[in-house]
Amino acid sequence: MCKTGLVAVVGVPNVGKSTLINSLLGEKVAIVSEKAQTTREAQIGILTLGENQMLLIDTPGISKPRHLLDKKIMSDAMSRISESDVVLWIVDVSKSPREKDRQVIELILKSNYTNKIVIAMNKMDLLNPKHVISNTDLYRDLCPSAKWMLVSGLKQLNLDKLVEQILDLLPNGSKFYNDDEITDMSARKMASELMREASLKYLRDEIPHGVAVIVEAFDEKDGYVNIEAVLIVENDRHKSIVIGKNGNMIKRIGITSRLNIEKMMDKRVNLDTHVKVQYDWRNNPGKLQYVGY
Ligand SMILES: Nc1nc2c(ncn2[C@@H]2O[C@H](COP(=O)(O)OP(=O)(O)OP(=O)(O)O)[C@@H](O)[C@H]2O)c(=O)[nH]1
Ligand SMILES: [Mg+2]
Repeated sequence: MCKTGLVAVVGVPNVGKSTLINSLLGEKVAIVSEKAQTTREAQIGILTLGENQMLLIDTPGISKPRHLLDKKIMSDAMSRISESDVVLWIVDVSKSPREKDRQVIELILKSNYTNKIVIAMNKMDLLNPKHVISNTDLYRDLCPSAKWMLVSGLKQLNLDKLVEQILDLLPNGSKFYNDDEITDMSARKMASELMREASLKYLRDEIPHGVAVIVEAFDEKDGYVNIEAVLIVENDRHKSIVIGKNGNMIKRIGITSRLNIEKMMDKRVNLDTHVKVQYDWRNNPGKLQYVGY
């Protein structure tokens, strides 16, 4: 019997949701950073295993909304949870549960009618052996009916066992996507995400969270992918930080972005980047739409 279904990958920011999806797929489809609130939009990673297919929905980390953007992000994440066949709740098992984790499982139990939940107790590579029993018990107590597994997305530990547990819970059905597809995101959108990832990597404090990327042109010619992109920032001060002294920061972001886009597309890339200000874009409905949210 073939199994197919939607798996919402849910948890507080920074627990390793996107890393786990990339590891399960064996390819980078989602951007990752050491900063919280990296993922902004739900994205599907397609895991095909013979006749079975699991659609892993990478959701943004659930947290208290501070901007209109955060509110949109949260309502999108909640609708993904309610639509899914299985919820994969990711926690950082190297730490004991915090209030934020409790709020997430409450939301999951409220939003998802199927009640098919697997807890991926992630970052087991960081778990102190003394805390294995106490921490796993604390998370299991928060949702006693759920299946659970200690895993590490980064170190690729126990991922096959986790996949088995999820497959067990998926409904019968035939595949949605072709075997060679790994994400529903276009190459153009992935390129803009890789630029946002590079911004997260090099910029500090609040600044990277106020960056949006718009790809204005994207075409292939003579074996090259030509991309023109704009980094949108919230004010003039951020603009000068993103450009940097002698343009050094934007150059750095551009080089890393180009190398990662080349890796993703397996093609040579010409990347042209500019910086523009859209005042307070994260709080303005029209501007949010303009930058693609
Ligand atoms: N040691 C260790 N680090 C991990 C593991 N999984 C993820 N990380 C690290 O945790 C950080 C956050 O990873 P992400 O995959 O971006 O986390 P996320 O849950 O998608 O975060 P948001 O999109 O912000 O909600 C990165 O620095 C990862 O390298 C793991 O299994 N072990
Ligand atoms: Mg993420």
